[in-house]
Amino acid sequence: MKLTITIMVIVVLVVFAIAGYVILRYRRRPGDKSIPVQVEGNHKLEIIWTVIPIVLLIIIGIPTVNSVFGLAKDYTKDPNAIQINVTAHQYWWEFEYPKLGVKTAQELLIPEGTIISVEAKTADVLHSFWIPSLAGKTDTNPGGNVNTMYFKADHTGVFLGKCAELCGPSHSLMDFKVKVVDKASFDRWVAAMKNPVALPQDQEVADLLNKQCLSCHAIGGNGGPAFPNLTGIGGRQTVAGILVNTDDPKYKNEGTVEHNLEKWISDPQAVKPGTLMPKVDLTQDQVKAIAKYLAGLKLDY
Ligand code: HEC
Ligand SMILES: [Cu+2]
Repeated sequence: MKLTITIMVIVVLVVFAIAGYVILRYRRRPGDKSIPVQVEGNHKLEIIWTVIPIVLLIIIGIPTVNSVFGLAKDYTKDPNAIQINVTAHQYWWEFEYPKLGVKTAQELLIPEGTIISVEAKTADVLHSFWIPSLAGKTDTNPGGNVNTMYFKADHTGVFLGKCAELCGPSHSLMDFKVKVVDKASFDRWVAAMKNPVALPQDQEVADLLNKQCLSCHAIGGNGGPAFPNLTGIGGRQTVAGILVNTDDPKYKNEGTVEHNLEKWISDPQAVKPGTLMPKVDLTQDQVKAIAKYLAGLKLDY
């Protein structure tokens, strides 16, 4: 981009300078009725203004074509890249780290300065995987098609991800986060994700969770493929990708992870119309107890 813009700016400056000079220097003066010297068919001039652009376009073209093909480089077999299988669902994102034996949802945790190699597919309709500040869009196409892409984050931080293809009523709520951490934290996270997680002390809550929730969700270990793995949910940036968790006292009890979990569990359809998580028949106290337990599921990393 820099090379292309530099060359084009130089061309513009030279052309406009010559044009300006010629317009001023050779303008028709009062009383001048003569015909200027005619230069059409001047071979020397025509060769000059054909060859110069050709040379400039070659200088721009070679690195451009190189970079464009470089963007599609395949890192899926690269042992130094981190492989991630991204599966889009209506309306959530599943992230599997096949080499590391870890699966998570809604929050993609990656180490800084490392190539992340993505194989993207969909479980249902057409979606598009997009992290605007890190990489271009990659569609996830129905019909078993897998699209590959890669990206790299140079700094730690949290980046917003979006679904960029209209996929149903909650398309605009199909957000996710990319959390970039240092390499040591990433390794600790991978280890923590595999630790077994204790069910709630309260037997009644444990039974509820087992019966009503763990038929779909997994907590601890490498959970089933079809639904979000809830390991570490209490420490994530969001609930369901869209309810942003915050401890900022400005939001009082409005945005804590516990509050967001209560809001989600008591009526998922109210948060994301059309979501495939059903409204489970629970009393307010049961919802509170489950939310409290899930909010406590934090990973040290
Ligand atoms: C029929 C399967 C099913 C059952 C049963 C179910 N869920 Fe879900 N759950 C889902 C799906 C699907 C999603 C993803 C929804 C979305 O974001 O569109 C989800 C999302 C969630 C999330 C947000 C996950 C994240 O990564 O942010 C939480 C928390 C959750 N469920 C808790 C529960 C609890 C607690 C129960 C039991 C009371 C429960 N679920 C029962 C299917 C289910
Ligand atoms: Cu989508």
